[in-house]
Amino acid sequence: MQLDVFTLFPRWFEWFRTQRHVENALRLGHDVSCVNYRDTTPLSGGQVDDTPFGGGAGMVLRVDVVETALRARYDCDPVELRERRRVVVLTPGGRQLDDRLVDELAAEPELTLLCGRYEGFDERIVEHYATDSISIGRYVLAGGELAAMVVADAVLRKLPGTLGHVDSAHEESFSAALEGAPEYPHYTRPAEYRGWRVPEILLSGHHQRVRDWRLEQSRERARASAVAPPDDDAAPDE
Ligand code: 6GU
Repeated sequence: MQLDVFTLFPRWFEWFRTQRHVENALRLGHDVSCVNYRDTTPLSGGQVDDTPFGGGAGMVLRVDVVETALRARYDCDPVELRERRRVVVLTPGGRQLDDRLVDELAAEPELTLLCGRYEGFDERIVEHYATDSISIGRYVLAGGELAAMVVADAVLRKLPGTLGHVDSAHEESFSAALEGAPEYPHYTRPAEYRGWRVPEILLSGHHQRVRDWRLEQSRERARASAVAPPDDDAAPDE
């Protein structure tokens, strides 16, 4: 995968790139690059944002600044770019990220993430350059960078070979293998600690019974938690 992150804070991603699974992805030939809007801004003094028409607080990332950055990177009109590449804007009001969307993005050979700052994006960026608006939850962050890292983290760990064990990304929380439910509980040594015993079934060596127990635990957690089913995009009750 070729993953480009457009941001005003590329240094934030230096730490991100040192994570084990990200390093593994890079070693496997995947690419994670950062592009700074400020490097190509057509405005003087490194300006990238402006006050909103109609008034109001905060600053808005300018459409001409984003277009110039996209053109410099891809050497084409960004209106056409989105015909051949998924271009995601990170915005609190977007489609909420879940395991299904992560799988969808992980299947893309090329992916572009656009981070906004301050009050976000001029809407024409969303309308004409982006294929998707994605949010990581119903709260507001100061900028899209942390959200972009969340998306990149979740996507990169889905790529074959980036995690230690081949099955780690298969039977995990919210995966199809667990019917979209949270993962079952895990235990390791010691088998007893301060009188807290690991469930006997896990020590029994009955693989089928262990599988059944785990699936049941997973279903129980789905019932007990407030986790919405993966295809339920409805707003949570107030
Ligand atoms: Cl994608 N951006 C910002 N600024 N805040 C958010 C978000 C994104 N997702 C949830 N909150």
